Amino acid sequence: MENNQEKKQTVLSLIQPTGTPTLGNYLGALKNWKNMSDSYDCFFGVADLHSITVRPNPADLRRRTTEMYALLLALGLDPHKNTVFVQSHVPAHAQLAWILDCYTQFGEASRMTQFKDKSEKHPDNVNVGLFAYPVLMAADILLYQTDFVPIGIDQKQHLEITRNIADRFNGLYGNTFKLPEPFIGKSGAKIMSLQEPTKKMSKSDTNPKAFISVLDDDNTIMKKIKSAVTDSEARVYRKDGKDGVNNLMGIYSCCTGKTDEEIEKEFDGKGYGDFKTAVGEAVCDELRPLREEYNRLIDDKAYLTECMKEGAEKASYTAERTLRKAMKKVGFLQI
Ligand code: ATP
Ligand code: LTN
Repeated sequence: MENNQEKKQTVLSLIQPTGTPTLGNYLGALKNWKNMSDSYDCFFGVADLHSITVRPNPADLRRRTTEMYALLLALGLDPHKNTVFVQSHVPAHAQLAWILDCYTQFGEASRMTQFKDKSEKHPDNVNVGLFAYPVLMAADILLYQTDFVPIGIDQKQHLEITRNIADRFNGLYGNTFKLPEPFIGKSGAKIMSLQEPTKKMSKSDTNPKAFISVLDDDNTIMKKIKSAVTDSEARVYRKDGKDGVNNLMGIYSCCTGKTDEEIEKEFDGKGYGDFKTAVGEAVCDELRPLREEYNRLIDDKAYLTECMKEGAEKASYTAERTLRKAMKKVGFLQI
């Protein structure tokens, strides 16, 4: 019976405190975090170090970090069973990132599409932090000897560079870091904008009708789904080019667990009005418990601070073990 104590595999993921998460963040990443939280040894965090690449106002950064942390707890993650932490509370992240910077080639970092996209979006602030962003992400992951990283598909390239950096370091110094695997959910991997369904749903979209925030109330959700762009065919089925309908079917499927065939049957002979009402209601049912729990938690700052302290302590314990190991291998003098 002692074997019941068998060590669980490790899962880690972080999210930046750059605004209220969208339905895309939720279905693509956060919902999987919750689903994995019982079966794995989980580390989930708020990537506040990453978020300063866009130079947020300090008061906004503090508020958003607290809000994002409360939202993680509102998902139902247990801060005592799992480790829920704020990245800047664990100095090992920045320390390992510097070491890994020296084992990352300029050329490979230049190929990251997120760097190219973000530098085009903010040409006035293409800072070195933005360039080194994936190396900090590699440090986040490698510090915990992570097996799986639940992310949306847009982050897959960053997982590949993480594996390359780890493999290079291990090749030079012997086994130091575990090579992580991405975990990308089947249906929620990429939720598209409700207004331009060929573009991904993004919390930084300037048109609020394009995304659903996880804290939107039922009324707002229904309105946004009703005004989602579809097509003139008025038939619910999946086909290349029916981007708006494909996206709504994906959202409906993620919220209800129904397959495409079941959805097509359910709306056979019905128009987009009925379909959108059903999608809207499913999204409301999915997000309502999260919103209610969030509203309760955000007023309890003392509890949030207590959980952050516990998270920082637990995360530091694991992270520092790997950091020390890597520092020793590189040749830093131990005292
Ligand atoms: P921004 O709009 O500020 O660039 P974002 O909405 O892309 O941010 P991130 O904080 O970069 O969000 O991502 C958090 C997590 O959500 C990541 O794992 C990412 O892959 C996932 N994600 C983001 N957008 C979507 C989407 N539209 N569909 C599915 N997953 C997504
Ligand atoms: N880069 C990710 C956020 C992030 C992350 C991580 C995700 C920072 N560190 C470690 C997984 C693992 C993003 O932009 N969504």
